Amino acid sequence: MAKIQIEDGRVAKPFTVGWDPMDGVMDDPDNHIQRFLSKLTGMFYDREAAERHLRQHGDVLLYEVYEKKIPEADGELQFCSSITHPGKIGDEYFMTKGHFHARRDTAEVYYTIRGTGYMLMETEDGSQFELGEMLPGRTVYVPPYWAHRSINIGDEPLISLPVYPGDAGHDYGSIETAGFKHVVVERGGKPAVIENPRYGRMNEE
Ligand code: PAN
Ligand code: ZN
Repeated sequence: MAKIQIEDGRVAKPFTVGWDPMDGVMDDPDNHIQRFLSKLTGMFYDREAAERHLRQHGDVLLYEVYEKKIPEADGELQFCSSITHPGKIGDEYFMTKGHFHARRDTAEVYYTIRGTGYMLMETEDGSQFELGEMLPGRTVYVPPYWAHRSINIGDEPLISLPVYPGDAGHDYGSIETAGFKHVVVERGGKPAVIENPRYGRMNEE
């Protein structure tokens, strides 16, 4: 199939791309991002459990993204293969960092291809939150202004197709420092939402 070509770095040509629905690996990606535990211990509410996990199991791969290069311009659409691996740090499920869009007034849809999970969504002051079910064949709509993070609550990879405006951009700053107010943990074999005891001070040791 045709390869993407970007003319003048601005206008994308039509193209098609495929990926394996079982492992989420994209054919001929322009970018492959891998996020390992060693860089993200501070994002789990139980930081000690994260350090312990690192010592006992090594630098596990929490999630990865395959994407094509698309101009970051109004009118374009970004999309990727987003793969969150199964596992837990203490009782908190593996998840993505999560972010706001740099352009806050941009939405996103996530179509789930494989696995079971939740999209945790929160408003900027943490006063409202929602969990969107991620199951094969279901779509989560993330409205503008809501932070979002995917969480794998199952035992197989959680593979989804996020689609969002070309110029949305990613703002990780407040999630890195303040975190999400809610976290999804396993309690009695089932997922449960608790308040994040480190909310507002995720970057403290
Ligand atoms: C997704 C996410 C992807 C990885 O494409 O970027 O799932 O998660 P983090 O960006 O939080 O590391 C998206 O929401 N884009 O806007
Ligand atoms: Zn997003």
